[in-house]
Amino acid sequence: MTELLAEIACVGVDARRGGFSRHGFDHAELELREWFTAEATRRGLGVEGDRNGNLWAWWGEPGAGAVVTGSHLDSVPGGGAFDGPLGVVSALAAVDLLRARGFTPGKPLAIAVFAEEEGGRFGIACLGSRLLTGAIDPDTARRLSDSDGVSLAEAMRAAGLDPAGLGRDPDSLARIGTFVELHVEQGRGLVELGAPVGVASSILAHGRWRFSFVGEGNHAGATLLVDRRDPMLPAAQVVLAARRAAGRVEGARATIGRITPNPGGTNVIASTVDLWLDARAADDVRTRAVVAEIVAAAETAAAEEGCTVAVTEESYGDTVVFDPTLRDDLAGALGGVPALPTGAGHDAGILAGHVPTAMLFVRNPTGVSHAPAEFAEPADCAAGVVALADVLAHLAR
Ligand code: HGY
Ligand code: MN
Ligand code: MN
Repeated sequence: MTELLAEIACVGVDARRGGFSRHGFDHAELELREWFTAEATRRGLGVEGDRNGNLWAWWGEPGAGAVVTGSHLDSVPGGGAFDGPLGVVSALAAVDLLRARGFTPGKPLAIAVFAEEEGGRFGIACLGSRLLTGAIDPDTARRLSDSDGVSLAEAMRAAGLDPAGLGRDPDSLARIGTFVELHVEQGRGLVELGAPVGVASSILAHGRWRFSFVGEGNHAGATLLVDRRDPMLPAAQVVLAARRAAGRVEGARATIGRITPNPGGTNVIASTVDLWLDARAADDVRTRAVVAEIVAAAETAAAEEGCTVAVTEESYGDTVVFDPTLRDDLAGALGGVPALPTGAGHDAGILAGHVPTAMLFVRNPTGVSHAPAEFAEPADCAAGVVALADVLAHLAR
């Protein structure tokens, strides 16, 4: 487990931001895909890629009713070492443990690696699982582009993959009998419960909205304040409005972690500013209420500065409640581990609407995630591997 994580610890290190930057089909993520394929092949698993750039490593012949585990290998910009890779590495280690126990699956068993879960390059979270389930239009997906203007289609072709086949994949979906994703907890729930491992009960409703402000580019020194239409002002108002709006709704979160002035010169009044809102709450009504308040603040602030604003919903997922029967069955199989909610989205959250799905969480001592400080103790990671092996054996008995 620790050795496997150590093997990839040098891949996609981001010296500028700290942590790791590994994004859909970029050099670092492709290196991790190759590493995973080699590790799975070495274990006698048959590795295949599906039409959406997801990888599937099969123990036994691919077939219906499969027990599938896995997660993602991509990260947020400057992310931690565990978010995603812990689920993939734990799956490989769980196969080793099951083999050491002399276990032979009574059903097809697979490890899945989903593409671009963080949306760090093309902006849509869980892109691979959304494509698999038909939750995003393939033409829309093909046109998604990164900050250099490289489209998803071009990035896939550069990686030797064919984007023509993107789209809902009923055959791959139909093979999944149960999907269980192991993930480092992104919060302190297990710390407070004093447990190394837990099962997921729900995922917050959450979405991403792009705010595009248009003003008038001009000279920072030669332009009087009264003559300005500076889009950075309404953008600043929106950052503050997001915190205010979320603060008024119990348990809601609103974040603006990405803001891009154009052209971005120190002595230049921006002509346009784009920012992205990540908003989440317990249900659809509360999430959309928070967003509506922020949009209203953006429109007022833009008008006051003689600017315009356009708001685009880029992705959205309603609250996910994991199948309680499966959740409790797995918790029971593990001797009664706690069930806890999460504010973080996952591929399991996308699949939960299509196949029986569950998640296992591994304790994160600080709760910090999406940052280089993200961590899980080796003993807790080992407990996660044992729990995953027990769950896979239980489901594939
Ligand atoms: O944004 C999320 O919650 C997930 O980590 N993609
Ligand atoms: Mn994440
Ligand atoms: Mn993740």
